[in-house]
This record gives sequence, structure tokens and C-alpha cells, in this order.
Amino acid sequence: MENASKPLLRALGGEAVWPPPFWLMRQAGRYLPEYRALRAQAGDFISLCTNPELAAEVTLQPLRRYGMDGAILFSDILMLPWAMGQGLRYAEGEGPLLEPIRDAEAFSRLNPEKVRENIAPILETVARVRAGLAQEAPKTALIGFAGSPFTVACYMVEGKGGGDFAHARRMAYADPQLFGKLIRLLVDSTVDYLVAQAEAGAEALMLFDSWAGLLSPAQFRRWSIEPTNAIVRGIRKHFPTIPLIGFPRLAGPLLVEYAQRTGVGTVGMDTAMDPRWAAANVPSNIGLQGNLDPQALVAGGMALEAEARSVLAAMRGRPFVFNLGHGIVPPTPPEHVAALARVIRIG
Ligand code: 1CP
Repeated sequence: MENASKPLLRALGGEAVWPPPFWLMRQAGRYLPEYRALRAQAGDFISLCTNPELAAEVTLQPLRRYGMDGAILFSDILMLPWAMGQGLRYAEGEGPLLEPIRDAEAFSRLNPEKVRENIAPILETVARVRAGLAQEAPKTALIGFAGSPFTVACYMVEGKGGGDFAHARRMAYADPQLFGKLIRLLVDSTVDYLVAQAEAGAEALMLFDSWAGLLSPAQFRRWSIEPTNAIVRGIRKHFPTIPLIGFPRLAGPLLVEYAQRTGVGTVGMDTAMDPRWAAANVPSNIGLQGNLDPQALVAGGMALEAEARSVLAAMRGRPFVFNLGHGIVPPTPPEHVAALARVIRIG
């Protein structure tokens, strides 16, 4: 079986592989000069995400330098609302800007029937990366992904990132019917989207719930755990055993309930999570992924090495995938990533 030769799939399947497999959130991106060159050639960010040749190339770039065990599809969590027809652009230095959805009329303009057609180039990227890995990196597994409904809804309602998504969180209390409709639409379209990525060649799937930590415990159960569980059940009808990773960022102790109730096999730990606490409290049949501070990677040197070693020490003996606690930031020196890879490979 192919699984047997891919350390990432073995770890996500519940095996305590050591030294652990690794990949890094935002491993393709602006810290790499070759990414910046290709990005300039593509023009804007959406053009890059919908150009299968360039997006596949960008996905493979970090592997050529560092030999990660996982490749993550180069795309963005906001490509799903874009595919439903919500206006989206990425302003230089400002992040994403969308036409906010704050009422039933704006909601009714979303067109989920268009998703299949609009995501076709992204699925082609998946197929190209998978073929590229077979050629260039046969032990590296391809991870497909989507945003979790709550996190994607945050951007859809707010129209931008960078704040605390007050409009979205308020709508969840003030108009739970409309917010619930948006979440259900996202659950259904995210199942279709992730199943399509698996059909195109993704070998594991990850759900990014980057803003789950903004929710109260009751709202976390309702808008993060329940929709994630619905997505897991939907995917499992088509792919009963594909590894699934959930990342409820800044969930704190609610990470345990998320691990117990969503059905994902592996949970991501953010930078603020103590890996020793997670090892002691997350059920031992659930894998862990994370959680080096991206700023330690910018700093490099002894601080990076010490921090990486303490994560490794906490995770020894568990099914574990080494990663950061959040995405690589643009000022990261590429040689620090190489230094980190050496520390992880020693185990
Ligand atoms: O200028 C550029 O090149 C665009 C920067 C960029 C990149 C490289 C954006 C805009 N998205 C991406 C790629 C991306 N985004 C990937 C590709 C694979 C990889 O990891 O290498 C993935 C998985 C994402 C996921 C994503 N996008 C998340 C979830 C993870 C996280 O960071 O919390 C979120 C919240 C987004 C939204 C988004 N897209 C881009 C930006 C700058 C943001 C954040 C905006 C904000 O601050 O709210």
C-alpha cells in the first residue's frame, strides 16, 4: 500500500512515527524568493490560485528545498466564497476584501450551483501536484484543505480580516436563523469541495478553523464542533478512511471536546497550546499536529532549536505531525526553515 511508504499518512493513521513527519502551514509563500518571482508573473493572488500550472509549481517549491513529508495545495480558504460568486479581492498588504453578507438579500445572491465549475482549475492543480509528487517526492503526501464554516463565515459576513469579526459573531446571536443558513450552505459546499479534492488526488484533508477561539463555549459547540462533525460525516460517506485534520485555533481546553466530538483523527495545536497539556488531555487515539511558534522560526538559532526540541519531547510516543502553531510569516529567513528541518529529522 502507498500509505506504508508515506510517513505523514502513517502518522495521520494513528502510528507514532519517529522522527515525526513534518510540514509547515503557509510553507509556500512570500518568505521564499522563488514564490515572490512566480507571484509577480501570475499577477494577482486569485489569478495564481486559479492557474493550475503556476499553483502546482508553487505547491512544490518548498519541498525542493526542505523535503517536507506533506505538500499542501496552494489555494486559499476564501476561494470557496469566491466560487459561490461573492466578490473577493486581495489588496496589497491588507489581506482579503469581500462584499459583506449581512442580510437575507445578500445571502440570496450566493450561487452554490456555480461552485463545481469555478473550482475546476483548483482540482486540476490537485491532480498536477499529485503527479508531480510521484515524480519528484514519492514519500510526500498531498493535503487538500478548506476553511471551517465558522471561519469562512467570519470573512463572508465581515468582508475583511484583521479584526475580531464582531459583525459575524453578533449575527450568530442576533439572527441565528440567517447565520445558521450560511453555516449549512458552507457545510454542504465544503463537503462537496473536499470530496472533489480527494477524488482529484488529495490524500489527507485539513479544516482550518482559524477564528474558532473567538467563540464562547456554547457558540463554539454550535458553530465549530457541530458543523465540523457534519462535514466529517459527509466526507466519510465517500471516503471512509481518508485522514482528516481539524485545527480549531485558540480553542484552549475546548480542543479536547473538539477532538472527542468532531470525528477528525488528528487535531492541530496552535502556538498558545501547551503540548504537554494536549498530550495529557486529548484522547490518545487522536493524533496531534503543531505547534512551534512561527516567531521562533523567524528568530532562529538556539531559541529555535530549544523551542523545537521541547515540542518534540512533549510528543514522543504519540501519533504526531510536527508543524507550526500558525502559518510561516513573510520575514522568515529560508535558512531557518532548513535548520528546523535538521532538528526535526534528528527527532
Ligand atoms: O500576497 C500573497 O501572496 C497572499 C498571501 C496568502 C497566501 C500565500 C494568502 C492571503 N493566502 C495564502 C495561501 C494559503 N492560505 C494557503 C496555502 C497553502 C500553504 O499553507 O502554504 C492556506 C492553507 C491558506 C489558508 C488560510 N487563508 C487561512 C487559514 C490558516 C490561517 O492562516 O489561519 C486563513 C485565515 C486565510 C485567509 C487569508 N488569506 C490570505 C491572508 C493574508 C489571509 C488572512 C487574513 C486575515 O488576517 O484575516
